[in-house]
Amino acid sequence: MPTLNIAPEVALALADNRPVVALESTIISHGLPRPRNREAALEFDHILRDKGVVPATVAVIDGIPTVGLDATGLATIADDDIAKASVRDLPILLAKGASGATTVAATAHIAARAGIRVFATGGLGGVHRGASDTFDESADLSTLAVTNIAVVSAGVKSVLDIAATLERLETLSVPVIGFQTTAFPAFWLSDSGFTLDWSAADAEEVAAIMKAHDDTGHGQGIVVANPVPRDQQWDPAEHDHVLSEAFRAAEQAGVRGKAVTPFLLGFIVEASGGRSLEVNLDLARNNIRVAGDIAAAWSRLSA
Ligand code: PSU
Ligand code: MN
Repeated sequence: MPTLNIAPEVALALADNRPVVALESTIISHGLPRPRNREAALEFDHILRDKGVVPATVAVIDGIPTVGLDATGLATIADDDIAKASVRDLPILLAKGASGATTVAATAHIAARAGIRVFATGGLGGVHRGASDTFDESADLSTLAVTNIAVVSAGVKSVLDIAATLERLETLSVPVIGFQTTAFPAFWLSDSGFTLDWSAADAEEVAAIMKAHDDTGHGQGIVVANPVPRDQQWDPAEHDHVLSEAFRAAEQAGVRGKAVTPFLLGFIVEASGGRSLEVNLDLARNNIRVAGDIAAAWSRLSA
């Protein structure tokens, strides 16, 4: 059984040092409602192709970690009820021959093994509110501590404890760089109120930091925080209101563990009348564009 199925198009691009961007599948399977999820997956691919960048969506398909999905793979993640898979779920899915939608952690792990250096997502997982009691901290953080890939995200969702998440990234020695800003975003909102130490002026500078990071001999990932433009963000007052309702609903439903993130996202899409979904799609598109530019800059720099 192959340990990694890399689509020929992706393998060729990597061998030729042409730009490739990894995309995750959990956002498609568990983060966006059907049928918008399928349209989004196709649109994300197109955004990259229009830039001359090869998209590499990662998922586990019938027990095989797959980098770059064909139409069947896309249908599996968009239409089938498949497991949400973090790194620890991978060996189980592989042994069982099952399919799974990879989180940021699992996508980063598989993409890095395939030799991909740039990855675009919506929001990174992080430390949940109340984590000092529940210990609920996403494996996205611990995985980025040991996985050399640059992840472009709109920060972390405001449902998380953003201060604690930034502290953990510091402890794990994961560089966090604002893209053209030092304001750390809060997913649907452009500014979380937390200020970063560093920003990068453009994609070339991010690529230069990736190169320097390699030269230092460190193997962590790099978080590139890319805020949704202010005129596209969710109205902050409505955001705060819907979020507090979502927390109440999650507590009443007794949601625990890996079900928490999909539950909150689903509730918030419903309660916002679809507004949060539009912002979610906008920020993902923005992240994918920036990731495409970084991948292009990286392939020029490492040529
Ligand atoms: N952010 C989103 N949509 C998502 C997720 C994050 O906007 O669907 C997913 C990502 O795959 C992320 C995961 O890796 O949620 C984190 O889940 P957990 O908190 O259970 O680790
Ligand atoms: Mn969790």
